Amino acid sequence: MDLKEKLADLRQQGLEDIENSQDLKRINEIRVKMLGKKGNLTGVLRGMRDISAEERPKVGQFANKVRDELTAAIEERHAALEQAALNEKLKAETIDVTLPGSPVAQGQPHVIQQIIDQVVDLFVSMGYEVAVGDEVEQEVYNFEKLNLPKDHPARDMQDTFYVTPSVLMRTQTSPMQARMLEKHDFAKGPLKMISPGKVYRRDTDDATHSHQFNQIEGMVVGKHITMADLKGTLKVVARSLFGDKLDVRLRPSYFPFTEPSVEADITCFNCMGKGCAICKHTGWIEVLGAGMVHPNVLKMSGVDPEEYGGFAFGLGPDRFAMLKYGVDDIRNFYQNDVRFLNQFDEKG
Ligand code: FA5
Repeated sequence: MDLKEKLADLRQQGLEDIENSQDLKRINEIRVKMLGKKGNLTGVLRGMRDISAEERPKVGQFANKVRDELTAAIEERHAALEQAALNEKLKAETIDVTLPGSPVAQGQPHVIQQIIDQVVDLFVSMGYEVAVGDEVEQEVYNFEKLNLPKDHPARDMQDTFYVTPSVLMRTQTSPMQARMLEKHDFAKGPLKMISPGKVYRRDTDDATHSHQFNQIEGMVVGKHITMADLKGTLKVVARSLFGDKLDVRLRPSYFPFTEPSVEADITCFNCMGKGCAICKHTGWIEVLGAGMVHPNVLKMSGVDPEEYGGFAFGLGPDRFAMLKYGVDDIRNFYQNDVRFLNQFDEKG
């Protein structure tokens, strides 16, 4: 076989090998085997010494052509394999957005917040404005302007956390009565407000008491507002929260800022008034304090008690939640145990 034939063979074999190579490693091996210093082509070209001077340029030319052809074929195959490897890598790294994601547990408002929302929504539907006050309050608003002067014995029941001698963590949402009375323009009509929020007392925590709890204050002041309006309003609240067959009973009580003052009871929703453990066999459950706004409170806030009057009430949503769901220890609400809280699914 002469040199030219050997070169043709080499070319043929090389092109086949290149074509059949399946990965970058293989094509690199072929490059070294064909074109490297100790490679096949160099080996064949060593035979150039033995051919005639006349033949040499022709064979040399052919050899260059074979080398160029093989080089080009290797480069082309190398590029193709490189691209294929890249495509493969990209495919493996692709995020399949059509796969369902891992579910994220959905939260919900705390059960006490659910009660607050229900009460507030109800009053908003009756045209009340929502007024949210500050938890840090001036003593004047928390006590004095509510007809609780210094040294009034009723202050004892609401001992609290003082920030300075005249600033405290509010003990009730009632300061919003004074604040709203001062702000309201009675020329525009009656004041109807609802004020939810947190309050603080130096109460010892037990099954029905917490040192921090919630209250919802309600107040209507205008012309010709009577106690019948108070009773009717409380009935709407009780029925919307606990069931539409319930009745409301008012019992005389005492609050310095209302006169007369009452405690409101609702028919026990558990036994419907027959008597059971929940209502301590009375058929009634105490749910809130209320009364007709005291003339002194109106006067101190610049409202003429001869012309205007109205009612106010304050309820504890934490206790409402206990009643509604039969929870016998208020502390369960504050421990943030999701196994407990998840039982009060807003969606039912
Ligand atoms: C008051 O705080 C009056 N401001 C309510 C009021 C407003 C009366 C307007 C008249 C007019 P009392 O201290 O009773 O009242 O508290 C009201 C409600 O808060 C109670 O019925 C109870 O549901 C809740 N409550 C009182 N103390 C605690 C406590 N330590 N833990 C949880 N709830 C409490």
